[in-house]
Amino acid sequence: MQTHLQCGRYSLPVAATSRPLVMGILNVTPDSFSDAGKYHALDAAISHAEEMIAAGVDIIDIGGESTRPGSQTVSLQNELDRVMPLVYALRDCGKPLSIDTYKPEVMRQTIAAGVDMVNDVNGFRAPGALEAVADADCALCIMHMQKDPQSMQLKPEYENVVADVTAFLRERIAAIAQMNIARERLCIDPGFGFGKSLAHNIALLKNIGQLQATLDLPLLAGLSRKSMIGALLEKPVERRMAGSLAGALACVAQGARIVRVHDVAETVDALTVWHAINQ
Ligand code: 7PJ
Repeated sequence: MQTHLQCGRYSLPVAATSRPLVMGILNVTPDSFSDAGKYHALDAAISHAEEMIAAGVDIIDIGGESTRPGSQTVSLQNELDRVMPLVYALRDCGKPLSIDTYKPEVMRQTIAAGVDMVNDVNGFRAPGALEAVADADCALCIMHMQKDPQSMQLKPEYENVVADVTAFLRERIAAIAQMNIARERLCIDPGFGFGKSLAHNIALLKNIGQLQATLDLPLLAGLSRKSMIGALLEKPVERRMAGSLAGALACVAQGARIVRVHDVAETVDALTVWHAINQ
């Protein structure tokens, strides 16, 4: 596998010899399932980003549309109104910015404004999504999702979840290669909680090492505060930090190179200790 991820203005170390990277979640969605509405105001979002930077974040993932199960979609204009001021405010913060979107027009405008990575929970399947990123030098996070956020948790079904997710990602990687997008720009994500039962999520978590080795690209994992952690702990979203840390460690122990989290300071500490022991 490559040693670096080409990420806009940055080249991020993703080899096993460096500490796994922490992507900090910066939501500007009033209906986000966690931190609900808390970081809605631009000032609050900027302060939150500054805290994450002080805590050692490696990538800041800006999201303007909640994709939690059952959430409603937001209009293009609404999403742009939420994320663009934040991109302008943070683009010179010294850390790579990622945009969590599946809308090609949001990709285009945020790339033009300086984002370094496009994180698409829809795996760049929307018409025009690949065209929106093709000529830029941003990184692409290709995530697997079954169905869409409105319906994905109703009755998720797989023949074999690990094989199905691997086949999906392989097909997307091939479609991306067809567009002449460099492989050094890609990372993959099994999409915990996106059209998956608890059993599906656990099967994936147990096998992400195999999934990563098969596709041979840097793997990003996001399970921070998700319902799979809640289901295992029987705890509400505000009491899932320790469980999320355990999940993040389980992912990196199997070869994940980037974890997407809410609790940046705690995750950086956990991964720093883990890395010191694993070097
Ligand atoms: C993920 C994401 C994830 C990537 C969300 C939440 C729901 N992007 N965006 N991976 N989850 N790449 O944070 O609970 O798992 S939104």
